[in-house]
Amino acid sequence: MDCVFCGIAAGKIPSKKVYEDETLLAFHDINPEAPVHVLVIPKQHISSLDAVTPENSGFVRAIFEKIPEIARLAGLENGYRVVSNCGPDAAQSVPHLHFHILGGKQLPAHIV
Ligand code: DGP
Repeated sequence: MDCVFCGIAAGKIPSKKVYEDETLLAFHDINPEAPVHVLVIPKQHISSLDAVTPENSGFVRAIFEKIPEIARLAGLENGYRVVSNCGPDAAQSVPHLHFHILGGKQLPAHIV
């Protein structure tokens, strides 16, 4: 499959890893939009939040259970923001479900 995040999950494309286990991977965004910008992905290919189902929602649960630890590992001691862009109107550019963890500075109060 020609998916950049599947390539990163498989170790075929290098990344700066923050955390990894059997189901998920967290790594630094190649184009950071905040002092700390980490992406968390399920290793299994899920194209976006629109493709979450009762069968695969365990991956989303696993990610959210791990986000506090990932944020700590990334040095985020004073809060952070989690964002998932879904589809064209949200400017999703990589069609593999991912959650942005953003922080390391005072973020604007409004996202849009
Ligand atoms: P989104 O626009 O929500 O689909 O965000 C995709 C993010 O993925 C974007 O912030 C840049 C990042 N990204 C794209 N390709 C790579 C890559 O090869 N490595 C890393 N580390 N990040 C990538």
